[in-house]
Amino acid sequence: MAGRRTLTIVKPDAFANGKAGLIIALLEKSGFTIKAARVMHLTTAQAGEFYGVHRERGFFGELVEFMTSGPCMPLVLERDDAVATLRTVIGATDPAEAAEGTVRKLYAESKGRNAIHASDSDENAAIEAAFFFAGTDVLAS
Ligand code: DGI
Repeated sequence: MAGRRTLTIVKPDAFANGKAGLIIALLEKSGFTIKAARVMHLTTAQAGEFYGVHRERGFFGELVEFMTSGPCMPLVLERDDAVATLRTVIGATDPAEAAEGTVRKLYAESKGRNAIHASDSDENAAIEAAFFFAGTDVLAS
């Protein structure tokens, strides 16, 4: 059975554009319950580690610069079939290709500044939740 939790990040462009609250409201409207959240400003080392899988890609420097450009908000979310459902709710990586009503269609600026991250597997959801919430009660519950 698919896991009930996933990890999302409301990205710096959403905060800069005053859309963070609207995005969180849409997540709740989509049936997710917020289990943990924090607002933080990532360091270059943190952003590089989090997106380490993309280290060799041409956009890596731009991605790290963007993710460290202002506050972001990691959240642990819960509902049935959490990972797959959240991927549908956020839409395609490039907002120009995202379906109507998705977070990225509604609130993203571009493929790079695309408003939200969502884990792509149950395994990565657990790794990413630990990245931001290790040592907190959410991982014990
Ligand atoms: O899982 P996703 O976030 O939908 O997409 P991904 O895992 O392929 O890429 C991770 C992030 O890297 C994505 O949300 C934004 C950034 N990215 C991907 N492709 C490009 C990019 N950033 C820029 N500037 N240009 C790209 O082509």
